[in-house]
Amino acid sequence: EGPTAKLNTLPKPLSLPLKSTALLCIDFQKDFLDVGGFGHALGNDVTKLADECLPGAGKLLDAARKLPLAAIIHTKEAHREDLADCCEMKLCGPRCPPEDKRIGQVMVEGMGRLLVDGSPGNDFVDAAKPLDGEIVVPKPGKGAFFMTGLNEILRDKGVSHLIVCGVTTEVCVQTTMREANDRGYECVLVEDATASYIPKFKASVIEMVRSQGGIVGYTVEQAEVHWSGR
Ligand code: C5J
Repeated sequence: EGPTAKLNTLPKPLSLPLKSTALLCIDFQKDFLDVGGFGHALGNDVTKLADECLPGAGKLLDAARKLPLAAIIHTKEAHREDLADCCEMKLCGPRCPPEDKRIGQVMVEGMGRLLVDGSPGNDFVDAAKPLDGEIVVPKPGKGAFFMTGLNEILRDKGVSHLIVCGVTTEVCVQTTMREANDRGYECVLVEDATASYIPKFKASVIEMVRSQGGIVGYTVEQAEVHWSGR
């Protein structure tokens, strides 16, 4: 049993068992939030993302770090230097950006190689950097369960519930939530700690997740997470 938090989630309120809950932060990386990163290379306006989700994510992390949660986990979309873990479709398929803006290329000197592990641009933004003791899961795909040990990590720690935040809402966040839901994890998406380059897609994901009685999970606003209500 142990302490629980009361969340004013939709479609209905949720009582969260803290010791079997993990906070899952998806891809808060310069590659998605900063100019000269992979999101920018794909043609997106990346400038609004940080303001929309980092204040909420910061509050969520601050609160989570004071709680007896099972784990705080940060994913990062990252490829090996030799790109052996990047499939051809993602690297140079017909829908990829021009050659000089593809994964592994350098678009802006200070950011290093796009979406490559160890490049400055592949690192986390300061506002959502992992602390010592928090788990970092590099992933080559959109979903955090694909080609990673995330499921084993969660099982080992006895996790049943995931509080999910990160970028971008309809790509890596939504994919991960659907993967998690199929594996039996209850997911809560924190609305003001996630963002998309395309605002209507974020709104749609929020609606989709909690539709049909919460078919993919729950959603909540940061202010409605009452950690202290036991
Ligand atoms: C994308 C992600 N958008 N982290 N990755 O390619 O959402």
